[in-house]
Amino acid sequence: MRDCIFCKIVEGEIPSDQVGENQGAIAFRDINPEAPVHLLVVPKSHSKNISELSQDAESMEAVMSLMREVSEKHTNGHFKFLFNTGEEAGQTVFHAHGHILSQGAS
Ligand code: DGP
Repeated sequence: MRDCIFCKIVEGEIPSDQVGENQGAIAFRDINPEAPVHLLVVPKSHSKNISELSQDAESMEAVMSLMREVSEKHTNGHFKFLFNTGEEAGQTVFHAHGHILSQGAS
């Protein structure tokens, strides 16, 4: 999608500190970390938020599978998986993404 920053990261047009990838999702470090480990899990296909993403079973499975993989690798197993949804809830990038927030690296 034009003018979507996460679509551009998925396409490699904007660099990111990538920590994982599968057929339908990528994971990279948040540019503005709010915890010692702060990763974003992003579907390759554009959905505007988790509600829209939940209607795309393939992307949803890819996101959950990559969440499991990167959280096992990069956290101590104690983490939050958070989707801000809508401006009033703090969403600033309108391409669905889950935040993995952990106080401890593996
Ligand atoms: P949210 O507020 O839930 O929409 O989260 C958006 C997050 O995306 C925020 O924590 C900062 C992060 N972010 C925004 N632009 C970039 C970028 O270009 N690269 C990376 N790695 N993270 C970004």
